[in-house]
Amino acid sequence: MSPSATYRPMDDASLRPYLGAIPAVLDLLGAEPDRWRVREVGDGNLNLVFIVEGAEGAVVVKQALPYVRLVGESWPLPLERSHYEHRALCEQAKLAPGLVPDIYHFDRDLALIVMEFLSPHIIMRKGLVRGIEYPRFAEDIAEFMARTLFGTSVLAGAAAPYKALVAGFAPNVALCRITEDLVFTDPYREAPLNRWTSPQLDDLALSFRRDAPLKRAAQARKFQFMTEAQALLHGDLHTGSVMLTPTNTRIIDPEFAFVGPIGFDVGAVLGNLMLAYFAQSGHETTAGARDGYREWLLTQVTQVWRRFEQRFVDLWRQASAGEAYVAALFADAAGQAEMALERGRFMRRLFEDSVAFAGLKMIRRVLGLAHVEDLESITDPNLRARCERRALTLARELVVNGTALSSMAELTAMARNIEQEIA
Ligand code: SR1
Ligand code: MG
Repeated sequence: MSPSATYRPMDDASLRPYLGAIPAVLDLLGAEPDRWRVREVGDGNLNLVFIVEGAEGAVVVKQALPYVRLVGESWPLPLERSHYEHRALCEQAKLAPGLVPDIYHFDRDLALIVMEFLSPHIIMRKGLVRGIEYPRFAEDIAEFMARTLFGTSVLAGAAAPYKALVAGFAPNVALCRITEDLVFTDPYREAPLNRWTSPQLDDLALSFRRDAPLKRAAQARKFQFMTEAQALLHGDLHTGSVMLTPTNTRIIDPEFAFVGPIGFDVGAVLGNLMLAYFAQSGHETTAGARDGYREWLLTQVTQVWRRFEQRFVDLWRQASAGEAYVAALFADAAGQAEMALERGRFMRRLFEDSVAFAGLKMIRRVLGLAHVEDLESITDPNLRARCERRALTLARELVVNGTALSSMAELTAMARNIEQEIA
């Protein structure tokens, strides 16, 4: 889709009068737009992000560019992603209030969202690089996922709104296509934009491209990603999509939202925590200095899953209006017992999905186009490659053999072994 006639990328000069004409935003910032401070701070892969500060307060303005910022104008990308992001933020705000930023204004033609300036929040990934612990994170992200993923599924509600959600987000094709290529296919072929720490990881990159069981598993998960419409996903739920302080957590950036398999969001969180885990030896000043922090990260992996599972099942037990597993069919004691078993089977399958998607999300961040600051900020390439080799080793195991794992504790034990044994 070509940009609308009124679309133009905003800058300092155009933002001031534009925002000044929106009464709600003017109220927040304070009058005299000429005296506002406007900074473009976007360091993500896709968009412009401005912080605008006035005498009374501040707002964030996120605007889509008609191309992938990371690559340039040679890779066009629809501005409509901003519409899906706005729509997903509205759904999430209803289901998980307090866990997403407030929205003040949306302009579909300009592909622009004006939202809450979160302060003193920082991007979680940056906090993990610095070794900061976040006591609320596991509970908050688990609550966010349980509420949004359960709440948009037919376990919670009627067929009609669910199908409207499927249809409403189905056209977010270009963003899904990025994931389909970058997560599930490109790391396993010679894609022109792939990159990795070379020559240190050349052997692993080659062996992954020749690894038939791994490629089969990755493509089976791609099929699942493309066809299993379980719930409205955030779609890009990595630690760069979380802004937080030790006492407050907000989930941002759902422009990849679509109705897909629940384990994809859960796996994104778990995979990114494990990338942070394997990156720690690249950040510690002396060997072992981050041992405690490493353990904290593994604890988050188990707590996120445990809490998510608990909350998802709680919500399911309390739901009475779900179109699937109609509650009235299971009202008696035998029915309740049967449903308890069924929920257990459902959550077991979700565990296996999440583990496999976690592995795939780890691999793409080491061998594909878009990498992560956890690893990229390790300047010594030998040290970085050691961290990455460990991450890839665990990730392959999760993708190919993850269904054999009995618990998250077994997964974290495997991570610990790999950290100690792979030099
Ligand atoms: C070309 S976009 C690369 C990546 O940036 C986003 O954050 C998504 O993770 C996407 O895969
Ligand atoms: Mg993003």
